[in-house]
Amino acid sequence: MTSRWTALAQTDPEVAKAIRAEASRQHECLELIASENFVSEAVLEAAGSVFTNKYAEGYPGRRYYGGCENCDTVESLAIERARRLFGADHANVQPHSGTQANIAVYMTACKPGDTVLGMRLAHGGHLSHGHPLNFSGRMYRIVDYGVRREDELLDYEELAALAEKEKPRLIVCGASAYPRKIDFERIAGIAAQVGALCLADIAHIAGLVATGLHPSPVPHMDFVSTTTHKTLRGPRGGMILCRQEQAKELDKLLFPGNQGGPLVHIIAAKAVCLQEALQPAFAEYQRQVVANAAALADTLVQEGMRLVSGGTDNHLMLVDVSPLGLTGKSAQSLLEEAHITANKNTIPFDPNPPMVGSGIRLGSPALTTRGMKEAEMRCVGRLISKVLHSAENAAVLEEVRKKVRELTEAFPLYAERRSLDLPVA
Ligand code: DSN
Repeated sequence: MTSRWTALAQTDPEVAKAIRAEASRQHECLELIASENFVSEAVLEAAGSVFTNKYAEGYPGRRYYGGCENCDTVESLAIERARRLFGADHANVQPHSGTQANIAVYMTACKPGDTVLGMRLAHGGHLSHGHPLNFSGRMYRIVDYGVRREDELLDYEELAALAEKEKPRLIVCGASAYPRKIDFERIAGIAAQVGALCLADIAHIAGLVATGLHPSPVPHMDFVSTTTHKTLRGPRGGMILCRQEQAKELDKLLFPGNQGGPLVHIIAAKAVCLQEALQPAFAEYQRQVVANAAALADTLVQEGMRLVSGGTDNHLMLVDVSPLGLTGKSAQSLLEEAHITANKNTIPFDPNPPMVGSGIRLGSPALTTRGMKEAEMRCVGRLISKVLHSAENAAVLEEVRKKVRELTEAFPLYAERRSLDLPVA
């Protein structure tokens, strides 16, 4: 139908077929992975643009190669929109990913071997916050903090005591599996007490922060990193915000410090997503994301499930599936059989290793993008409960798949892309 799709199908039918199959999979399944979302056609168009051809090492107005005037336009737009959206002094939109954003911040704030406080992965943190197998755990002396056993809420007192004892150079906060609000102001206060710098990684909650649904770390933290593809609903990539006094060093340590040429097509797509995020409709979307997560959590609790910390304040929740006689791994694969996509996750104090886990993590951003509201989320919650109580009963799985089909047909995704009549079988 379009030259882009015809060219791909003719040049590489196998890849064209896989892309079309992926568009169908995304449409046909209920996507509950909390870190995933569906970008707009405008973001997809920018990400697939001719900027993929261009080298643009450096920053707007200070490039190493010629012909960068259009790169300067899109990067300057992205920077200006990011600063406006988050109220930040400075933005760097070049990180290829959230982890590369964090590498630049660590390199700006610390020397190798310095002490860093980070939230334990098993309690909801992130690999790049100090896991021993990650660059962060290999390059720095990590001291980790976590949640309290009794209520599974962040233990700010432990964090303050560790900061006092260890005198870290940097305190990292933010999470990839924590369903509650994070008190960034309090953590920044702890950092100030001990003379540490602080980084908030808001990869998961960036959309909520941008629209005032989660308190912003920007006024309190030295650095704020994020990805652009989760609640922010942009292309896969990273971004850093910081105070003016850190800007020059941070930019240097992102490029040439740890990256080469930026992905200008992705920066163009980031500019588009940030423009979308500045519109009133985006605030309404985020409000619905939070309302939908609350409705799903409430339904799961009514169905007798145990949620880590008892519920959610944001876009995600962690379900402890061990009382059902399941592991996270077995729950994930049961749900997948029913065309419900989620990920296994460890829960705090989990006896199972990460590849098994005792929980599943569920998030509302992707289904909310499809237009689903509280009523559909309650229905999804009942379907999840049915599957997890089904003990692989084939009839139950078939019944749930049928209901999933009805829901996904009622809220279609990328209809045009799926209907393209490609010359591949
Ligand atoms: N893998 C991401 C997530 O799912 O939260 C974090 O990088």
